Amino acid sequence: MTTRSEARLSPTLLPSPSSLDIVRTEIEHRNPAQPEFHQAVREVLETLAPVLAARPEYAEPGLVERLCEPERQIIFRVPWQDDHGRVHVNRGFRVEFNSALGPYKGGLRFHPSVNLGIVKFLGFEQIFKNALTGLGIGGGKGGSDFDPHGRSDTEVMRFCQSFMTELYRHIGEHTDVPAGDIGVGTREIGYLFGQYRRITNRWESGVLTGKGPHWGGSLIRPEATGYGNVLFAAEMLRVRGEDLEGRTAVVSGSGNVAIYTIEKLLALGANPLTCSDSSGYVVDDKGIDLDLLKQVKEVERGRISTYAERRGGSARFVSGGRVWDVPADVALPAATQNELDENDAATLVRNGVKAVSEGANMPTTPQAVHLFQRAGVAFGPGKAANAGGVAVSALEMAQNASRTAWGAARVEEELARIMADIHTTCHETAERYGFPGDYVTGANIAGFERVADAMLAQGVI
Ligand code: NDP
Ligand code: 2IT
Repeated sequence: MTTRSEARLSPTLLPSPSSLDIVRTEIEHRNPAQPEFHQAVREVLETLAPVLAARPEYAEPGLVERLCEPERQIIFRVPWQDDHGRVHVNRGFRVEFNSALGPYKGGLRFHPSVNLGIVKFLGFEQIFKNALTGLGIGGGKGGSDFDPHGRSDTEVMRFCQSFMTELYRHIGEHTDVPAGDIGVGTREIGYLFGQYRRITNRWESGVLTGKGPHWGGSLIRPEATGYGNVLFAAEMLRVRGEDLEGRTAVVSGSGNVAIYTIEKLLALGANPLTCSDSSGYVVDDKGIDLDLLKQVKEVERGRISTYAERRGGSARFVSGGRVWDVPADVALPAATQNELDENDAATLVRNGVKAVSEGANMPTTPQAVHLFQRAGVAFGPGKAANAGGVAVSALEMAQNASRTAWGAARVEEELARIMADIHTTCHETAERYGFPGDYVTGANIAGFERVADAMLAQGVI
């Protein structure tokens, strides 16, 4: 009789598409109630059949299964006291997914929706994204269901200190290097770094990235994800003989990635018309006023409706709506997962969108991605298009390791080079496997090849 695990190890199971289906079904079975993780795995596995067929070494039994199973998953209690002395109990996570290419690397997300499945989807995406940067970083992700909205600085500080009081034993500059994501920016990284330093009694600057510029942070790290995403969109347009100058753009979100997406669009002569938060969106006929947006969201940590109130006649706030209803040439989702669905995609296509580039992680549903691809819209998946953030994080680690600080121009040059390289890699890989213009397939296969090669060389671990 064949046991289930023996069946999983049979070499005949790979590489046909149906055998990948069997692997996927098994992963879904072993990870119940984690729909975002299933979605992320499915989206990668459904593009891998050609590379498994062409490169028999990748059909080694267990390789794909190992790639889809985190090396380590850490879940911990985070108790903290609010300003009135009340005790709250949150849950903390760190999923150390894959270290074949370097120390685990990836952000921390503080948002009430965070759970193990969300952290695993983000960690899984991060493996391929980090591989695409070519910078020697593995994949990981973490966070908490803590909601920073409406919390005072001292409450956020106490939460971060409690979170780090457990996390510190799992991370380190050669082990696992967290950074920011939703709800975690320079303020939170500061509190986390301070507590790590206090507990360990070490100035280990490479343990976290996204630090302030005077205490080990890299210039251009705050800008890097948004800038990189716009550079990726520009590359996609360039190969089609077009550019961003004079183009209208719809951007969702109004956090770190959205703000610096808008800044780069303006710098390249495009006209960003929208931004949003969880309460609704703003459309500004004159184009988004970057200074006002930064004042409202970065300085005051306010709501996006305040932007419309202060801007005067050209802007209006649409409560509860989605930016995708606004006609534009380019769409840049920069808020959260599954924020752009099939209906939104149909509206964008009907309105003549030419390119969609994902600043957020997995913001476009699979049905919407297929719709864009069928319509011939250039589609840049997040694991390629938003890799600029983690790439500059890796440059921050390099600066920390050599105890130097680079000028902004040098970092920006490196970022531009890395984004152009990622674009070329995805484009060429897609072409090589017979899917010209399909950046999803190109990114997945190119990232997979790099990680899989390292995993094969390092044995079954
Ligand atoms: P921020 O916390 O700075 O901003 C998040 C923005 O998205 C806010 O405007 C927020 O609105 C909105 N948002 C978050 N969750 C939801 C939700 N469930 N529904 C509607 N709106 C929501 O985060 P970042 O800008 O750093 O991250 C945005 C995206 O980019 C995420 O997908 C992240 O994983 C991804 N990313 C981030 C990188 C980085 O370097 N920071 C790197 C690569 C990808 P509100 O304030 O109302 O919640
Ligand atoms: O999704 C991401 O790539 C990030 N949140 C940034 C990770 C990092 O380590 O800079």
